[in-house]
Amino acid sequence: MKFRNPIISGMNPDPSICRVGEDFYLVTSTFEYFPGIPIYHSRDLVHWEMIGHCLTRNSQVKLVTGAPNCLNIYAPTIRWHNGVFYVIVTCVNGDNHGNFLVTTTDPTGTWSDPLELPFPGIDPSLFFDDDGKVYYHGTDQNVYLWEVDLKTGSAIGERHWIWQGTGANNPEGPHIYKINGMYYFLVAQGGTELCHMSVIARSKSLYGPYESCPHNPVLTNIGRSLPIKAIGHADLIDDPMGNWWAVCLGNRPLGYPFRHNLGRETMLAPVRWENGWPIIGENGAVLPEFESTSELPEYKPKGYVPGSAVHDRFCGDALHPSWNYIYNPVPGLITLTGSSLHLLGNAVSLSEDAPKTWLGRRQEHITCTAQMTMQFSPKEDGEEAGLTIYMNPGHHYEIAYTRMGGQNVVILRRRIGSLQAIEAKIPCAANHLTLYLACNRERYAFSYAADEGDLIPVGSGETSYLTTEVGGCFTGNFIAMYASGNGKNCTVTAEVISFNYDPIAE
Ligand code: 6LW
Repeated sequence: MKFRNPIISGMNPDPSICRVGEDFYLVTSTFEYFPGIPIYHSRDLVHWEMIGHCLTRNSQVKLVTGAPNCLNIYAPTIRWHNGVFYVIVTCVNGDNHGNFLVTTTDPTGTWSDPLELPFPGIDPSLFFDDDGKVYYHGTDQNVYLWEVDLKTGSAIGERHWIWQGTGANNPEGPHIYKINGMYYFLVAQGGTELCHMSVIARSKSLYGPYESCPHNPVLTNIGRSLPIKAIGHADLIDDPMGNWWAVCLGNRPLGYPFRHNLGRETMLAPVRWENGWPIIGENGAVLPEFESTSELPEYKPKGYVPGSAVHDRFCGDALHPSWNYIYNPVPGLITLTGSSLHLLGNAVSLSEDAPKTWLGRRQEHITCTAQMTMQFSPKEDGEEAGLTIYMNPGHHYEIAYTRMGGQNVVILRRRIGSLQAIEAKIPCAANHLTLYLACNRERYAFSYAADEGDLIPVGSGETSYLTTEVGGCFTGNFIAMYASGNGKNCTVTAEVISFNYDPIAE
């Protein structure tokens, strides 16, 4: 079976995976986006479907503003034990949660409210030992292990600082496995940028001492001229045939200097064992394509396949699973009518860090297009509705229909840090518009059509300025529909009739 990386494209970092029989389940980080923690399912590790999210209720998580792309839901781990799925995760926002656990017996259904845990730090993981004891492990500057009572969430005994990797900075993302009677300890190190890597050690005793693998780092693309960079934060899994695999994060820079716009994505690599040590990928490297020896039958997903084209006509009473809010959704701003989507702009502009009338989906392809068709006729100056390519409040480009000086106009606005400019302002009297975005390695290009007219180009902006290295922290770009009164609530609603997202083969 040949497969290409990423296996799950767009902002899907810090992947963690478990298996129940023939079914694989995988979760990734979502930061300030809601619903939180997507759950992906596959049976061949290559073809995935999104089957739901862990955090779907305000009672589970209160996402906070203050540092877009850098706070909230970090690095979940998913494990299954005795019929129960466990997802343990950090909410990096100071006051509530910290590390918490949600559980379910059906990953396609609802997950429990959080069980708050007393353990400090980030990147929590769980290990279920053969003797029934369960261990929390995570990183609090350094990596540690602490027995936990999963019924109460309380710590048992004391904290054990175990193996800290091979000396690079930021030992994190730890996972413990028991394989052929040996305890293996997999740790990411080097930081989640170009020096990222994973290292592994083993011991006969859970508490060590741990012997470092002689060919550490077992996973890195450092020094390799490969289009995938910064791989690390891995999780190991075996398949029903007894073959082993690693999922990890990586990014795909646009060019040199290395800047990536899609966020960190989920990659897959085959694993083979030699002398009780894993050989991951191609001598530790993750390639854009692997010729795998897997005998897993090809899986045909039944649900939404991340990375596929989506043509949404907003029929029915549930949003397509690809859609996300920023922060917990504010009732009344974004509503389905059964045949369209209503966007009622609040006073919050795209450039403000606060819950806004914004509904976005991951940009999953470097080359792709997006198009929204809407009925909208702004009545007050400042009312706008549009289509944006969005990293965060300080980094976004958008085409919008608005009213300025008593005149309705189509505008192109670009915000890069403290620079903001309206680069096109075209008078328009229509109230039925199509807004169009073409994405490629070099430019984000915008066009519009009034009523049933032809698309008219209005301008473009460099792709390289909407990248994690320029403006982000841990996330990637989203393509979003939005509305805003820019300082006051809108008096009119934008009715979105359709939205298309189409990948284009590079
Ligand atoms: C995560 C850390 C990391 O907690 O990035 O890639 C942080 N590694 O392990 C946020 O994604």
